[in-house]
Amino acid sequence: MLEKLTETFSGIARRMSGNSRISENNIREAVEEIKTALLEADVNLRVVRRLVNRTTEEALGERVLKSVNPGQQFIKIVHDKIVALLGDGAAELELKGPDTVSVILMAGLQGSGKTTTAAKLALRLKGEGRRVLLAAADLTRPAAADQLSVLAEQVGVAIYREDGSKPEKVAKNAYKKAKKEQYNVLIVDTAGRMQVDDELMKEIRRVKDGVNPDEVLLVADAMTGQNAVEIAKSFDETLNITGIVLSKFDSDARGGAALSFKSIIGKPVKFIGVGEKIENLEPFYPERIASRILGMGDVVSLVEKVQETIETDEAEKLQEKMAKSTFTLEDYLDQFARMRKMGSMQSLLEMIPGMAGQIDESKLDEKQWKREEAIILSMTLEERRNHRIIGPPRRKRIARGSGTSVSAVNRLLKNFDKSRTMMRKMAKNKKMQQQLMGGMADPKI
Ligand SMILES: Nc1nc2c(ncn2[C@@H]2O[C@H](COP(=O)(O)OP(=O)(O)O)[C@@H](O)[C@H]2O)c(=O)[nH]1
Ligand SMILES: [Mg+2]
Repeated sequence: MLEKLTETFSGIARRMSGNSRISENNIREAVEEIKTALLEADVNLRVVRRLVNRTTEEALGERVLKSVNPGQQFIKIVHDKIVALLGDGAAELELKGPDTVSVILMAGLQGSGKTTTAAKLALRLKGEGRRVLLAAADLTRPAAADQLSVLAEQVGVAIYREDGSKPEKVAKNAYKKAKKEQYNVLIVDTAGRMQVDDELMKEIRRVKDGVNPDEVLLVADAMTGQNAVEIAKSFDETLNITGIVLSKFDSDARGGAALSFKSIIGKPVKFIGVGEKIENLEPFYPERIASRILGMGDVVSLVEKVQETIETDEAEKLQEKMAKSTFTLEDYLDQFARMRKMGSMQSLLEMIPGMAGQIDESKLDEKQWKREEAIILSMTLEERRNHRIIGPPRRKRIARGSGTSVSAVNRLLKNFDKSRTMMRKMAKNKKMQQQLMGGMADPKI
């Protein structure tokens, strides 16, 4: 599921985030590719337009093009727009407290996965310590109640059935039983049709009115693509659904429906069915889906963190200085304040692929920063701007002034020289430059 979309998007993400400079054209091209991919994935046209327009607008803004890493910034925008499309945060089931009966009504077309999902939900809720009763209100064929019975036994929950009765009557009686016997949740399985029709809607409406459910879940088959959205819309008009379960998300369907529900009918996808087994139900996490589509891990949180702490223009200047080796002790001093603002360098650096485990925490400790800061502060401006003039007499003076030793001053100067060379090399290497993100001083000084 979503493989094709993921393939295209992560390709764009890789390409864009590898660019330390991107142009308006790069953005327009990428947006065009995104548009095609979304349409191919069967995402609703209106949704695609909205996503594309918002992304373009924001991405062409000055802040992106001039940011430390415009490529990653662009990806973050796409990511955020997808999350916004899918809804903010996982949408939980809204059930009552444990001392009363909450009701979940299952709705949907025939074969969409209502009965299976009813059992999956029962398993989930049972796992949360609730007593669940299943009601077999699909009376179109006797086998329907049998199917639910088998599943109920598998899950280990009770079932209420009344063969030859009416759906609304079964639901009402099940509710009575649930109340009397102190069940916490009643899940009502209903009949579907091949298509949305009046009779079906009337029937399920009667069931709904009989039990006044807390949740009306529309089970939609992911494989039906855009159709699933239309179906959900019809059901919503009659039943005012509270959420969607997208079943068969494990199939090789194109997945566009998942991205369309929220914007088209304003109702969240609450769960996805990911297989035929009763364990195969997962809450729907917009963040995860978006990250998965973009094929990225921590890129987003990395960009956010960096953004908070480094001013773009400053960072650019710094990058230039690093490349030309005009980075001075004065600049270095600036870095102390910035590093402190960033919090733990370790955690920041670990988010960068390939950097994890390479940094020795002891080299980053606050005491050492303080000592180095004191040494630099004891230098004259002239010395900070050109550390090469600091001969032995000056070193002695600086050591005294900073309350350190000559050897500490020597060490700092030696390390500073070494790091400058390293920075220059790194800055020349585009990729590393990016990983350094312009703002960070070498931690090994
Ligand atoms: N692969 C897969 N199959 C599913 C999923 N949910 C339901 N099914 C299958 O879809 C078919 C119809 O499901 P059922 O629950 O009987 O649909 P109902 O008519 O709406 O009650 C069954 O063969 C289920 O095993 C799912 O999430 N993944
Ligand atoms: Mg069924």
